Amino acid sequence: MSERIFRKILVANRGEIAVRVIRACREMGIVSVAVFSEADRAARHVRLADEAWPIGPPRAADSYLRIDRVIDAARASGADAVHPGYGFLAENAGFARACEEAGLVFIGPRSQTIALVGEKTSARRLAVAAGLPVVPGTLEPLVDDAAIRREAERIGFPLMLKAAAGGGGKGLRLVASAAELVSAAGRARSEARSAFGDDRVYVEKALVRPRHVEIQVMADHHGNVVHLFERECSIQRRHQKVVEETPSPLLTPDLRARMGMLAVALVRKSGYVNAGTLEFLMDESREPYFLEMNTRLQVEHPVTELVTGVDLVKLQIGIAQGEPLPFAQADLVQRGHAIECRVYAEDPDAGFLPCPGRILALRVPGGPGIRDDSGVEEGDEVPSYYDPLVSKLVAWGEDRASAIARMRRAVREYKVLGIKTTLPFFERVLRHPDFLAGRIDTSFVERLGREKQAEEERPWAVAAAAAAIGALARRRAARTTPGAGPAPSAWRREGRREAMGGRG
Ligand code: MV4
Repeated sequence: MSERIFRKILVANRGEIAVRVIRACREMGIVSVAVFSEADRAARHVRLADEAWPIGPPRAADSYLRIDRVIDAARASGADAVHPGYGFLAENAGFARACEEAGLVFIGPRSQTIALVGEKTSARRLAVAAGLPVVPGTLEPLVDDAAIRREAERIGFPLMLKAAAGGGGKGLRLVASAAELVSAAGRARSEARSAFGDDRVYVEKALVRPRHVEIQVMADHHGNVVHLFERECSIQRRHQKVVEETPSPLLTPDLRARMGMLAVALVRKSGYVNAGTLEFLMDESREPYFLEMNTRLQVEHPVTELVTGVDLVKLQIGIAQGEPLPFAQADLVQRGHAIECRVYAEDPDAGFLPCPGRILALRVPGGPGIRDDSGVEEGDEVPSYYDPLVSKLVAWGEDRASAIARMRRAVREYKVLGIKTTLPFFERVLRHPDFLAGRIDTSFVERLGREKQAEEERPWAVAAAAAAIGALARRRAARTTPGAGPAPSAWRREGRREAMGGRG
């Protein structure tokens, strides 16, 4: 692979990730080209880019997902390369191939690799061949109910039915017993058919309350492969991550090294290049199982950037230009701790209902250890057509406790008027005893919701308990610190903040 220098990159995305890529281009002296739908004429990514090309009506299917229109814009603008961001066409092998055929460098893996790894059973076969542990299950897609029944009997219950073409929870079904199998299989297959145009499914033994840990990898065109450690992603809601962090409170140095080596082994086996992420599930005994591989830059990449000091987007561009990785595995260390909160335009008090609209006022936190990757500014409209992610708030600290303290401080500094956001939800997460202790699994958000509901249904009991604790604390303070009046306890400070309604 010979090296070439990109003069111009088209960013085939919108929102905060388009802004992120445009920033990397600017730092590298590369001209950036934005594309935009009619709903995004005045969007921040359009304002920040050097050039912008329209690609169609507001609906993503008519604009950001239109391979032909994005390729036309890339050609017309004279771009050398295309960065797909995440979502939209980022893991579409057909789009990567269209770029290759148009003489544009797709900043990501080769189209054949995307196809190979994107089909979940072929990724599982690849993982087995590379020596990775996978959840017991089938290694080939199942095409009819008889095959599903046969495999289910072999594997046992509870089991998961998954779409072979899938990912992101679509076509996913937990099946507790044989009695539910046939109807669950029917639903999984029709869901898979409408989401992916492919109704093949496969079967895996279900892990109970698993943890989700992923490993970031990077590979160049010269056979160099590294991993950039893990991200803990167990805090999810309906297959949507909401809080991510690194290092994972769960991993030991040995386990981290082992998972890193497994990830590198799969990358080598598949001839993978550029950035990728291997998802692992871990059971209660902390045994990791390879789940699937994402062939793109992930939303949560900033936490890895903050603890490794590596700019993953610049690295992606460098690799696509044919440059060798500028460091070896032994040069990489994790320094400190980073946490990301995804700020969505959603109402956490209304079941996370999307809340598009105009941002009337915005105060973005800053200061030591805080990074805000945002797709919007004050006065901007959050359109209803796309993912409602408005920003990613990321905090770095020397250790987990300092990162959490900084994040709490930053969440309270953050003010968004005009739309509801998930910021108040993070205040609850960041003070929850299970989160503080690192006791997080994939049922954490659900548990938090149940606890909040229980609290609201017992206002009298809670108030009585708080009053009793307050009285006790005041008596103690009066006894143990002679002369000092009743100290305002942490309980009372929290209580007062809640009484004032939290944020505006
Ligand atoms: C599983 C599982 C339990 N057992 N597979 C959900 C999304 C997809 N990437 C994989 N998912 C799961 N696969 C087996 N064999 C549980 C989940 C799962 C989950 C995984 C990670 C984070 C949150 C989750 C929420 C529900 C189910």
